[in-house]
Parts: sequence; structure tokens; C-alpha cells
Amino acid sequence: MSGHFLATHFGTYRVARTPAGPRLSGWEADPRPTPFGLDYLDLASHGCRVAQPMIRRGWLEGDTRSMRGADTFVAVDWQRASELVANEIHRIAQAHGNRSIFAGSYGWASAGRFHHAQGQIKRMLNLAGGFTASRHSYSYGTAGAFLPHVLGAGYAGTNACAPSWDQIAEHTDCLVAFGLRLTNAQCDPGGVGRHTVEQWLGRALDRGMRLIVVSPDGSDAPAHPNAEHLAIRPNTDTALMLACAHELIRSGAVDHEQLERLTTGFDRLAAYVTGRADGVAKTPAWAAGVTGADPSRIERFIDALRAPTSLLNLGWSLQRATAGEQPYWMAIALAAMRGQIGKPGGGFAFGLGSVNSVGQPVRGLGAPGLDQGRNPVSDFIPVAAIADLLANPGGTLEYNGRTLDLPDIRMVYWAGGNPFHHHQDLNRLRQAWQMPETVVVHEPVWTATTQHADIVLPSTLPFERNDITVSSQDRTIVFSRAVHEPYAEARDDHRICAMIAGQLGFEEAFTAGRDTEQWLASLYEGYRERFPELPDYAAFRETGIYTLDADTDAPASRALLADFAGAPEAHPLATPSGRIELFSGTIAGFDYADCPPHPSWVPPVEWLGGRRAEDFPLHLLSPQPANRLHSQLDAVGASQRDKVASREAAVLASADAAARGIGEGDTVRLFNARGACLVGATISETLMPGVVLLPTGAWYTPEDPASPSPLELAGNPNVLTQDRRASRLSQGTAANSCLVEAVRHERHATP
Ligand SMILES: Nc1nc2c(c(=O)[nH]1)N[C@H]1C(S)=C(S)[C@@H](COP(=O)(O)OP(=O)(O)OC[C@H]3O[C@@H](n4cnc5c(=O)[nH]c(N)nc54)[C@H](O)[C@@H]3O)O[C@H]1N2
Ligand SMILES: Nc1nc2c(c(=O)[nH]1)N[C@H]1C(S)=C(S)[C@@H](COP(=O)(O)OP(=O)(O)OC[C@H]3O[C@@H](n4cnc5c(=O)[nH]c(N)nc54)[C@H](O)[C@@H]3O)O[C@H]1N2
Ligand SMILES: [Mo]
Repeated sequence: MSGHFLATHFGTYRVARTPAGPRLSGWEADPRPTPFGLDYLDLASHGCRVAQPMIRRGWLEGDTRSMRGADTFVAVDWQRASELVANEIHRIAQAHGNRSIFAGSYGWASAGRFHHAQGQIKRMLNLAGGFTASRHSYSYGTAGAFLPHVLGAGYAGTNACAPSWDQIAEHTDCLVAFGLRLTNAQCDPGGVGRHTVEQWLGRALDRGMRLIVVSPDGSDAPAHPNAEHLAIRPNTDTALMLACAHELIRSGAVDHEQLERLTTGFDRLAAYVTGRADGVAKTPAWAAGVTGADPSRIERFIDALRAPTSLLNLGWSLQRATAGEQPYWMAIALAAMRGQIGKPGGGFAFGLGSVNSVGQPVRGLGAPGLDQGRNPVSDFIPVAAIADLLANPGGTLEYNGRTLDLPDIRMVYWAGGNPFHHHQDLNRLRQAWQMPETVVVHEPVWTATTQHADIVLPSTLPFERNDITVSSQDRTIVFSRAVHEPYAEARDDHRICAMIAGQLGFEEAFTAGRDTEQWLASLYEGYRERFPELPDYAAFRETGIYTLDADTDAPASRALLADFAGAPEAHPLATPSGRIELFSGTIAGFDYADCPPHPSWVPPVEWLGGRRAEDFPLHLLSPQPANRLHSQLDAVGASQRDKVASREAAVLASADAAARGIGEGDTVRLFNARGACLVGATISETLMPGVVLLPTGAWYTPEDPASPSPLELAGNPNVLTQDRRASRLSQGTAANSCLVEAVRHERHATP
């Protein structure tokens, strides 16, 4: 059977040709296709598309007073645009060295192994002598830097810390989920074949597993008789877990044998928990004061942990916060105290439900993409330090026990990401963004990042090009087929880079003498060598989709750390002690007050129990949007339909709304000392009072682009969030530690 498919980070769609043009429907084998993707093709000729290469007028005319983000653009042809970019790369590398080019270029771009925007520009810039890079992610940057100290380097990846769902469905008696937003499992970087997280969770619940969702938002708990909710203040999970540890110690329910065998440093943690170390016993009453939860409710919660098989799952959101290392560390400690490490369906997990792939019981399919070559420049930043980098040329940054030198960045090169979506404290970023001489952006659409560029190169979207996608954790390989011609003069990132490489004299090295079709065929042949069961390329193109046998090279089903727990001497962890470090001598040596050497309650600068809450009494959380992927598709379909008062909908607790005279559908101004934005109010009975939810992704729309702190009209939370990082150890984003105030807004400016 032949088929036309379009593969995206949010799922795989079948394409039907109708008289009215191509139409998408969910792939039949996907039990839960993502609704918002059905409108993806509305971007084919949408007014937000970039039609031609554009140059910022002030940059072109050498007008140093004109401001990025508040200027107009001049259209040029591709020849001129690629010359300008090539000349800038050459000029800046000659004058200041390649380390003055920043091309970390963080972002999700689109699914597809070949047309991966970052891969393409990095390959091109590596051949041009390299660039300053970035490490880690906004998703998991805190855990990624931190976990190697506790579990060893093999446990730093986003998919490294979870038992598989089949074991949970079979064995887990009690799952405690700290944050669980099931719409997040609709997405996965690189693509999704079958969305199965809700099915797995449903199987476990129907078997009788108890689920306790700990979250400021009651709607995180699925509707099921075995699911319950415990509301706590944002960022206070570590305090709740410390109280659990206290009660386990007090009641003699600690598995000392497991602690002895598998961990090091428990005595130091125990001294802190009981208060011997600092005079503060971390009792349920103490935790009640921190978390805002009722002490009796906390005691009942602690009892749940006595289940024979208990699993603590922490969403990635918890580590995008001040001291976001601590809840992860404390969950590991608590699991070990209960003797759950290595047990099928027990222990700890990070990110079940944050994306589709975590915990899928298949062996990941290693499927390489474009070879990026080697970067001759060794300078890098932890990814969320972008504004620090741009604002402090020649400065330094503390990171994970080191002091990084920050290069003097003269050129920023971005493709496939939207820093004016993803970074915190956008007013600060905007200022820092004025520092470099030249900003080049490849983008299909006029995002705020596009508007803050000097040279804009229009890229295609996935439905305008052929590609191969591999969703590695469900082993689906898709031939994603072009269904539209490229919009206006848009070109594939590969072709754009090839043109620039041509100007710089290394086109042949960049393209390897292949055209796109030859690249796709050669990538596919690479997969076929590893998986001989795959059909030949012509047959694959015809059928359009292939799912590798999930059992081919199992073991797929897994308990986390089972080998280590079974024989710690034979399978030591790659930590200094070879065991789980509940006290880290390495971290003690860093001497960072913001990351103590054992799991600890570190109050954020911004949280509901702190002094700043007197001025800004609401804790803002900015979860992932249910109706789009980050800022992608904000201009179309579900994202537009769901706007309230033509802005992003923010959720307010009914008591907070009532106290401020805010009604459903009102326009509300959210603000703090860093910025202000307008949102549409929706009112919730299940959200904890004192908390506001504003999903990320509304396109940054300043009322007055020339102002240093303009009112933002679309409802972008990142004009409010802080750019202080989780700690000096990780330098991870701490977007979820943010206080604001809300008022009803009378003057209705339109976005
Ligand atoms: N306040 C707050 N901020 C957050 C978060 C949060 O929880 N709270 N979460 C953070 C997280 S986890 C993440 S991962 C980031 C996500 O941040 P990003 O990954 O930067 O967000 P996207 O909107 O996916 O940006 C991808 C961009 O690539 C463009 N694009 C798509 N396909 C192509 C292509 O083929 N070529 C080119 N050149 N461009 C293409 C899209 O149009 C889009 O503008 O946001 C972070 N920001
Ligand atoms: N539909 C859709 N899915 C996505 C994305 C998207 O843009 N759209 N983005 C993808 C990306 S890049 C990533 S990294 C993942 C992110 O996945 P997560 O990090 O898991 O996602 P968030 O939506 O930030 O937060 C999930 C839940 O955590 C809760 N929470 C927040 N702070 C706290 C806290 O301090 N304590 C507790 N106990 N709970 C808290 C919130 O109530 C929220 O509902 O999602 C992915 N999935
Ligand atoms: Mo992410």
C-alpha cells in the first residue's frame, strides 16, 4: 500500500489530496493523534511567512543608532543575501576569531533527520572554522549538568532515568507524580509514531495502582477513581520529600541495607533531616509551613510511600526552577531509603509524561542524521546563559566547578529556534541582543527572533520538502513527503547553507557532492545496514512508513539501575564512590551556596513563602501549551481558537480572581519589576490560590518596540520570568521561579 505522510514532533499524519488541497488526518495506528497538528498546513501560505531574504535597514545602511527589533527591512535576492552572510562570517572570523561567532542556535526546529536546521548550519560553520556552542537544553539543563555527580555520566540524558511503562503497568503499587501534564506527552523531539503514555497510565490505574499527583494544579491529576491530588506551593517539593524522610527515619522504616550497599553519604543527609546538623527538624509540621499543605494531609501522603512498590516520578518542570537540582536529588534519596532502587516498577523516574518517549519499553533506535563535522572552537556556554554571554563580552561565568571565559560575541547565527520565545526575562535579552555586530536568522515565519535579526533567510517548513524521520523510542521510520511547493522564495536550510558555503569556497565539502535526494537515500541506507529488515529505499518511499519489530533486539523492558542494584561491585556507577552519592564531595568542593552538597531545601528568591511575595503575591508557572509546540503554530488553528480576549489565556485561581475583581474572559495585566504582559483570564476551581498558569509560546508582541520595557500584548510569560539560573552548578533555566501581580486591564490595546 502506498501512503503520503507528514511527520512532525507532535505526531505522524496521513496526507489526503482533496479538490480543496491537501488535508491531514491522524495516522490510523496512532491511538491518540495530536489535534493541533491537523491545522499545520494552514501555515503553507499564511501571512506570517517570510517571503524573501530581508536585511534590516539600519544594519544595511551602517546606522548604529537604529535598534534591532524596532527597525524596518529591505528585500534582497538570494545571491546578495548569501554574499552578505558569507562576507560577515569571513570578516568577523578574520578580525576576531571564530569564537566570536555564537551559533549554539538552540531550538526544536522541525522533525526530520536531514533538514535539521541546527545540523545544517553547524556543519557549514564547522567547515568555516567553528563557533562558540551551547550545551544542555532548556528542557533538562539542570538535571543534565547535575545528575552525573549523583548517578554518573550515563544518567544525564533526558531518557536515562525511568523504568519502562510495562513494568509500571504490572508492578507499581503507588506512583507519586510531581507535576503531570499529559498533553505534554503528545510531543517528542524527532517525531512520534504512536502516542501511548495515556494508555500505559490507564493500564496501571485500572490494575489498581494508586496515583498521587503532587502539583499546584489539580487539573494535572487524571480523572480516575485511583488518582488523587495533593496541592503544594510551587518549588516546595523538596520540603515535602524531606518530611517523608524525617518520618521514615522516626518510624524506623528506612532500608539501611540498601542505603549501605548502594549509596554513600546518608549519614550527612540524615543529620540534616533530623535537624542534628542545623537545628531544624524537617517534620511534617515544618513541611506544612513551607508547602502550604495541611500537616495531616502530608502525613497521609507519607503513608502512601510505605506501599511495597513505590515510584516517585518528577516532571522536568521541577528542575526548571531555582535549586532545581534539589528535588531530583531528594527523590533519589527517598527511593533508596525505601529500598526501591532497582526494583521493577519502583524507585524514581524523571520525565514520565513530559514527552512520549520516556519509559517506552523499546530499545532506542540509534538513527544518525547529518554529520556535523567537528567544531575547532572549544568555547561553549550552558545554553540558558545566552544573555550573560552577549551582555558580558570577555567576562566569566561560573559553571559546574569551572570558570568559563565568555568570548566577545560579534555575530549571532540562529536557525530552528526562537530565543524570543524560549529565553527568560526577554527585556534583558533584548538589551543584550543589541551588542553583537550582526545577527543572522533562518526562519520560515516572522517570529520575534526573526524581527530581531539583521539578515533574515526564509526557510521552508516540513510539508515543503521530503525528509526521513525516525522516532527512535517507538521505532517508526517515516518518509515525510512534500505536499506543497516552498512558500514564495523560501529555501531549505541545506540549500541556504550550500549557497553560503559556495561563497566561502567549500560547497563541495559541505554538500559532499550529493543532492537532497541522494542525501536521503544515503541516510536510509545507513539505517538499513543496522536494521536489515527494512525494505529497500524505493519500497520505503512508496509505503511511506515502517515500524521496526519492537522485539528485534530487546531487552526493552527495564527496571532503572537494576544491574547496579543487583551487583554494585560488578556494575559500579561512574561516580567517585561508584555508588549513588547522597553527599557529594565534588559538589562540596565547589562551595556553592546555591547547590549544597546533599539534598537540601534552598528557598528560591521568588516563591510564595519569601519576602518578595509581599510585593508580587502570585507565583507564575509557565507550562507547555496544550494547543501548539512552544511558539510553533501559534498563528493558526487550535492556538488561535483558544485565545481569550484575543490573547493567551492565563489560569487564575477563583479566590485570586475574586479578590482582584477579575472575571472570566477579562483582559488582565500580569506584571512584576521585570516586565508586563496582557492575557485573557480563565478562572479555575482546581488551581491552588496564589498560583497563576500562563503557558509558553504566545508570540512576543511589544506595544512599543523602541521602549526598553514595553507592555507585551500577546501574553508571553518570558517578559516576566527571571534570568537567574537554577544554580551556579547547572546554570539551568529557572523559569518556574517567578512572582507576579495581576490586575484587571481596562485599556484594551489589540495585539
Ligand atoms: N517561561 C518558560 N520558558 C520556556 C519553557 C518553560 O517551561 N517556561 N520551556 C523551555 C523549553 S523546555 C524549551 S525546549 C524551549 C523551546 O524553545 P524553542 O525550541 O526555541 O521553541 P520553538 O517555538 O519550537 O522554536 C523553533 C523555531 O524553529 C522554527 N523552525 C521550524 N522548522 C524550521 C526549519 O526547518 N528551519 C528553520 N530555520 N527554522 C524552523 C520555528 O518556526 C520556530 O520559530 O522553550 C523554553 N522556554
Ligand atoms: N503539547 C505540547 N507538549 C510538549 C511541549 C509543547 O510545547 N507542547 N513541549 C515539550 C518540551 S520541549 C518539554 S521540555 C516538555 C516539558 O515537560 P514538563 O517539564 O513536564 O512540563 P511543564 O508543562 O513545564 O510542567 C508540567 C506540570 O508540572 C507542574 N509543576 C510546575 N512546577 C511545579 C512544581 O514546582 N512542583 C510540582 N509538584 N509541580 C509543578 C505544572 O502544574 C505543570 O502542569 O514538554 C514537551 N511536550
Ligand atoms: Mo523542552
